[in-house]
Amino acid sequence: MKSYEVNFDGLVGPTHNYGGLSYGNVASQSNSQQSSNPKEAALQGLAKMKALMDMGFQQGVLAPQERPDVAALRRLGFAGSDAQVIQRAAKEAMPLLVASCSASSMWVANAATVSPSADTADGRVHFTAANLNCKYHRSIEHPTTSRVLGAMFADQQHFAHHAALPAVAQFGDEGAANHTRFCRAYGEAGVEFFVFGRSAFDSRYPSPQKYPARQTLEASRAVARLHGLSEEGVVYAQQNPAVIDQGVFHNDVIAVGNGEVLFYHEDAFLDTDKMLAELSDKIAKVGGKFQPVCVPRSAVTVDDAVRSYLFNSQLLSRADGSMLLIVPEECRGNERVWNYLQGLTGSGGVIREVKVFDLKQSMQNGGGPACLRLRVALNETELAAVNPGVIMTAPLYESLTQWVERHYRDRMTENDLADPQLLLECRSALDELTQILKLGAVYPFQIN
Ligand code: SUG
Repeated sequence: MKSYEVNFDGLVGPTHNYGGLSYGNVASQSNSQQSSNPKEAALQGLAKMKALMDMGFQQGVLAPQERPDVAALRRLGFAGSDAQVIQRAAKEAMPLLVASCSASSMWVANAATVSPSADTADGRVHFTAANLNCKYHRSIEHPTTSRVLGAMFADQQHFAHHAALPAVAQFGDEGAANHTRFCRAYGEAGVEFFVFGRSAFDSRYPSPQKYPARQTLEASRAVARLHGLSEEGVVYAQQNPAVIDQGVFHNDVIAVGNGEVLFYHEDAFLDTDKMLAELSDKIAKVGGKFQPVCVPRSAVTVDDAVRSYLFNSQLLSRADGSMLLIVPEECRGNERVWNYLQGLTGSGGVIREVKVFDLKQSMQNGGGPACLRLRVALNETELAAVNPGVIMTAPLYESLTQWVERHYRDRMTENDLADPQLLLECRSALDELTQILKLGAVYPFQIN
């Protein structure tokens, strides 16, 4: 049976703004309080989805969340009508209003961890929504994420959904941003690679000194258990704490894998040789030949990687077995990175082509091409069981583009978030979106 990797991209929500909310994420911190352009952000994302679809890749779309999150503000003690809740929060606790307005759900690599049916004990595709509990503005995403994923992958014969892990730092889970899967073909058993930043219960693992390590070993192990993965089909590795302290807040800022290839920076991991040997052994046992591609620090520094998002690229398999790398425009702007990429594609190795996309609106909050997509490997039968409303087509692209043009503002600052009219605009936009994507009622304002 045929099988595919389907990329579901997060549609940027209408409140996209630069809130400076993510300590440890250099771009989020340095662009704090700049004015943003939600319309441009959404159109940049849609252009990438359309381009990948046009190149023949399977492409889907994942809906944004209801923001401002009035219910979250009510839980923090702001009362009255919806407009009063927003006005009170703006007056008394602006950072909380900003957090409740973040469009951070666009970075759907953090929505969930996904294990394909070929790897799981019960032969279903498993999803665990990420609790994202390192940052308040992201910790409020998972209930809606679960409802949206449930509406996209509803068929219980093929899809199994797990609630987010307990919402404490010891089980900090950031989803697929710290998870990669290696395989010979998408429909065959693979090796799932979980990368953690620290251990919550075992002090033998070092921790970063400056910035938080968001993913714990205990969270990764819990996800593997929930998904019914076998010991032989899993490898755990620790991120180098020194790179977290340089702004590598997720592993997908310093490594990306696909098929039999791991494209990574020399400084990305601890105990790299041991990890490579384990990956190579386990991938061989499922019939594959592991191909690590290491980028040396002499060619590209960790700082270059953090600024250019070289590794936050999408590594895509083409029909002829070669691979294509989708990188953000910032890679072309960095001479060392761009030179490295020219050499890489010209070397006769597996990565043959680089395509560049302008995702500046998302990049300025630390979200590149890989952050914006959730990968789901599906066989033909499973793909046919996905809600067809969320699979990208030329007409859907047209409808979504027009929907953005009709509903989105082209400028957003902190003051705009305090405008109660914004809440009404967002709700009417999202109500229409659920009809376009045939999701049913998934937002709090639609179900309460
Ligand atoms: O969690 N930025 C996101 C970026 C997530 C990137 N995802 C991956 N690497 N997979 C984060 O730090 C910034 C929001 C703000 O500051 O307004 C933010 O949430």
